[in-house]
Amino acid sequence: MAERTLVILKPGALQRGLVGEVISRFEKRGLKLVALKMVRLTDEVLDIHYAHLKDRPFFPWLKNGMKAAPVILCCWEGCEAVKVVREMAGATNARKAVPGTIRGDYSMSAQENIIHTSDSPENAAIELDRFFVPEDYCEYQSVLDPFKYSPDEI
Ligand code: IDP
Ligand code: MG
Repeated sequence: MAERTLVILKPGALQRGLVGEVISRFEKRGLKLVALKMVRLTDEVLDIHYAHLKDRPFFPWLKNGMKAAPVILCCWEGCEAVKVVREMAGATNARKAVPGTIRGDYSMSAQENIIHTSDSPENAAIELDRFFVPEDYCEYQSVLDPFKYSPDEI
């Protein structure tokens, strides 16, 4: 069954000119892009989005990093998209991320690690509602689905 997941291309991806590279990886994997926008994040939304880290010493640095430039918000859809995208991102600490993953190929930091990806279908739904309204999603037929999936996977 198709799932949707949130990817945030962090300010470092934008400043380093990696937006195209990262989006291209998800496209080439076969994921379907259903929503995309560029925004500047605020303290209000970051306090909610990273609430699980609010007591960590690096929290102010993390928030500053996420506000340092605009971010690109994307919603990707596909069979088991949450897990597939998370595995493509690699480990949180980019120095431990395996080469071939996005973090493992493009970053060196536990904080400045290029992308955010949702960690479960439940959190993906919450995070997508945090950043997108229903009108942000573009409905269209993914005409190559029969070449990407078997009938029971679509
Ligand atoms: P995730 O992004 O892989 O889901 P989380 O634990 O949810 O990892 O952390 C959210 C973000 O907070 C990370 O992507 C990273 O930018 C930052 N972060 C997490 N752990 C550390 C740390 O130990 N040092 C610095 N930044 C961290
Ligand atoms: Mg996380």
